[in-house]
Amino acid sequence: MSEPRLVEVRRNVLKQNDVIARSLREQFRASGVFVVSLVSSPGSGKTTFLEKTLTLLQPQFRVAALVGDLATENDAIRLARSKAPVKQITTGTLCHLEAAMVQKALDGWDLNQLDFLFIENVGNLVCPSSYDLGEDLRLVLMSVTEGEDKPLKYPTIFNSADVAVVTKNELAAAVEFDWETARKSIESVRPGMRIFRLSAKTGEGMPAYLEFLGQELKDRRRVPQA
Ligand SMILES: Nc1nc2c(ncn2[C@@H]2O[C@H](COP(=O)(O)OP(=O)(O)OP(=O)(O)O)[C@@H](O)[C@H]2O)c(=O)[nH]1
Ligand SMILES: [Mg+2]
Repeated sequence: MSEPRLVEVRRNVLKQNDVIARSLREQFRASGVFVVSLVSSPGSGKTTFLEKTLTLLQPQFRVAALVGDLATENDAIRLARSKAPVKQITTGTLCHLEAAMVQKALDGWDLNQLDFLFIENVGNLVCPSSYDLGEDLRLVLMSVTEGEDKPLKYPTIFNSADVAVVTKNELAAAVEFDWETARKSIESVRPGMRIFRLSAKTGEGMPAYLEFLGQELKDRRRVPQA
């Protein structure tokens, strides 16, 4: 008898999250900030990639980041090296960020002063998939060292994302990563999904991704807001 009640509580939590996410999305649209979230398994390279992204975008754009982890401020300290405004969200025992946490973390920030806001989720390929954070674009990262089959094993997270980013590409040969198999795995779960293949360490593939972000921002601002 306990399962239906659990299911109901979970449904209510998700419903409440959706309400806050919708309000966040309206706030983001009204202020013109483009919001990008990052999800992946622990250690795929989200913080490394984000630090590089913040550093490379800054000459041209106003950027900031929120970063979620169960414990420690380690990632915020690393991201702050980019000189962008950064805030850590520690979730305690929760394996994902929720819209309410994002809303609280943004308290006191003037979103009108930003072009891009990045949100690094807690490293996890399951929990974050059901939680909308009001973002415009969700990136799912997978590193070459994790193998080609992650999209097949964790289809829900790939389905909740808009773009796939294959990271640590300079290690591909060393771990015998088969690009074609990985591409097919992504394609079978999410046909037509846009994929970037890059290395945050060497910088290869970063220009195409940054150009894509710039274009997304331009497209967003061209659409008149309600
Ligand atoms: N060789 C190589 N190593 C990388 C690359 N990107 C990240 N790493 C390494 O991978 C490890 C994990 O990177 P992080 O950026 O901390 O990964 P993360 O996804 O933020 O990890 P969590 O926040 O714990 O989920 C670190 O040792 C990084 O130096 C890359 O492009 N190439
Ligand atoms: Mg991290």
